[in-house]
Amino acid sequence: MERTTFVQHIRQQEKSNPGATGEFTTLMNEIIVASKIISLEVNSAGIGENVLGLTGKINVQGEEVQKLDEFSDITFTTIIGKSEAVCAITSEEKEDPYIIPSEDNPGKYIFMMDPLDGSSNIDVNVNIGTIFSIYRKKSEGDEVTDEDLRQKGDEQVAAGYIVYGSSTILVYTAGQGVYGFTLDPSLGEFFLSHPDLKIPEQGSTYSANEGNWGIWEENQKNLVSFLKEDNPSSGRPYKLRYIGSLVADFHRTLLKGGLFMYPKDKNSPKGKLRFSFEAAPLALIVENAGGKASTGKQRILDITPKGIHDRLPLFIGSKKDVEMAESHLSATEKKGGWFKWLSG
Ligand code: AHM
Ligand code: MG
Repeated sequence: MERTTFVQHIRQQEKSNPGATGEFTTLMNEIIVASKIISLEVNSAGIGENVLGLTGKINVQGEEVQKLDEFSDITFTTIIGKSEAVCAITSEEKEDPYIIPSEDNPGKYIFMMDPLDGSSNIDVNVNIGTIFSIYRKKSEGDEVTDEDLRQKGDEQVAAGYIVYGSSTILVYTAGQGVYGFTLDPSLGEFFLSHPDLKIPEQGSTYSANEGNWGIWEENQKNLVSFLKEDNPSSGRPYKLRYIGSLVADFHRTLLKGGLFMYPKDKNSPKGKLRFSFEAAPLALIVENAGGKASTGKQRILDITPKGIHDRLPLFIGSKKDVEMAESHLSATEKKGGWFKWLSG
């Protein structure tokens, strides 16, 4: 059986771009190398000495840093940082960007990552992943500016994620379709397994941390109550699936359709998930697969963040499901406003 490796696929794609310098292929190759190292480490969690548990440090998000979080951050930063394809790396784990020093020959791309998403699932053998996003340096000259690090979601050159699960799968888009590759562990090679992925137009599943019900706003509660109603002619009730690793919840949603949501709540008034490291890359993927991504009010890819660690609400998945969430949220908001106005 003839199989296409990831590198062959990227080279084929690059042929259709006569201006390509090979820098993008180099960068994607290095992402593959880093992800194989992390995949191996995740698979030996429990055996490896320094894989499970906490480092004792607190990251920029105020969260406890797991050993595997730190390992993934260092692995990606070291490998991508030496690729000669990027001039800056930003990470969910680091407050400040890492600007590539001139002796390491900076390239034209900016690499953003959540090196290990779903940290709370590391110790319990549940799927975790890496999310990445690639932008082009916009400003002239050697200096990396604020404008380079805070670009509109639409300006991403490529984005992807790697799920470390029952098998390791890499899914990416460079704006011309979405492709998935599965790691053959015996060969240490990623092979094309999901060509030109398309998300179903509508699903039958919703995904949210419903434990937050008591701290959700009324319109969010109304939306979930609506999804749970018994109304077979419109496909409800929807099934509930929630892993608590965005990358794994998103992967299921992409393949099967449905709606993933992490709304704002009392404890996270701006939302929990991060624009640069989570929402924007997954939004680029879902749109290229025919789906949608929204804050509930605004298309994610229309947003230009104010800071590299900005958070926002996220509603992502099948086109019809995201549209349903948006219209439902705005309808109940209006109704809420009207009732509030009536009751004075
Ligand atoms: P992390 O990047 O530190 O792992 O945090 C993000 C994770 C997402 O993977 C997941 O969707 C969400 O946080 C789960 O949050 P909660 O535990 O509040 O449901
Ligand atoms: Mg994350």
